[in-house]
Amino acid sequence: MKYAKTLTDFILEEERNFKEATGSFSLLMLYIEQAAKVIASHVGRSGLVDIIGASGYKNQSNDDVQKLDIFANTALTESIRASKQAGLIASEEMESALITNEKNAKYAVFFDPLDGSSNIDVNISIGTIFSIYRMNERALQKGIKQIAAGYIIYGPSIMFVYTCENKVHGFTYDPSIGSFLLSHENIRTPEKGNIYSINEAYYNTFPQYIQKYVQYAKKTDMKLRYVGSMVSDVHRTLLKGGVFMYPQDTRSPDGKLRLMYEVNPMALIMQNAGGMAVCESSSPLLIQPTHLHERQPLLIGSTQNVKDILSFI
Ligand code: P6P
Repeated sequence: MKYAKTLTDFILEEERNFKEATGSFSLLMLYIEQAAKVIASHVGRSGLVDIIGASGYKNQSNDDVQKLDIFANTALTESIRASKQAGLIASEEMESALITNEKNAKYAVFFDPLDGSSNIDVNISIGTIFSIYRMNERALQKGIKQIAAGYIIYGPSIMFVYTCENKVHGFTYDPSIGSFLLSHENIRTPEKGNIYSINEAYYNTFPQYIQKYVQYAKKTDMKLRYVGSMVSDVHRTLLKGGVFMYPQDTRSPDGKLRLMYEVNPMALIMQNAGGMAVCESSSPLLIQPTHLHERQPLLIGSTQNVKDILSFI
């Protein structure tokens, strides 16, 4: 039997490739991995324990907060705090960033603890998205400054996908041993795919170039797939190619997705896998954020598919 490399092995091996590494980044990643296992365990049992269903709270984006959101936020916040490697911790579920006052902490972590949580009660895949920066006197940095980004998708299988140093790797969870095993080394997204992903219910409110693209797609052999859970839609796009779109529209002029902990981490992952991400017509990674929970429109996926959309502008 071939030795299956665990995420922990991989992170520690990567650290050995950087002579100046102090182990701080590896430690942070291992604590994020641990939180992912805890969240995965609860998501898998969400129908069985009394943490299902809306909590009655609203988050900063005025979304109904499901109890599992709160659990996931606590699990990630406390695990990252316990790592002692983060000076700043920010979450979709927290109005403002947490300053840990951890002396010499080198990293700032932004995350959406449980994205797509409206799908929990109907057993549709959901996910955690995270983004890591070096601490800087400016709390909100451009996405191009991310040193790592990743997501965990809680689906038929649980996967941990992350990018660091321009490569994207995927690890699949083996619950029998409690480890994420390397299953998708150096993920490259196809140059072009035949799946487009968008909530067509809002068609009448889309910008004209998006409407033109949707009409064009319907005349080709393209398929429409839309889960309504960003991590699921982006993960499928990453592996199979095509394009996921959450554009601005007349109802939400900035779109719905949040720049710091949804758009930018996914944009870095897709770009490092050879794909492309744009907010209207330029990279989200170049936007100087002005607010922790700011939203940005997003087109993300295979380079050729994104370029096809931009050709309609
Ligand atoms: P709509 C989930 O609530 C989420 O934030 C993303 O995961 C998902 O892509 C999007 O909203 C779905 O939004 O308007 O299509 O229901």
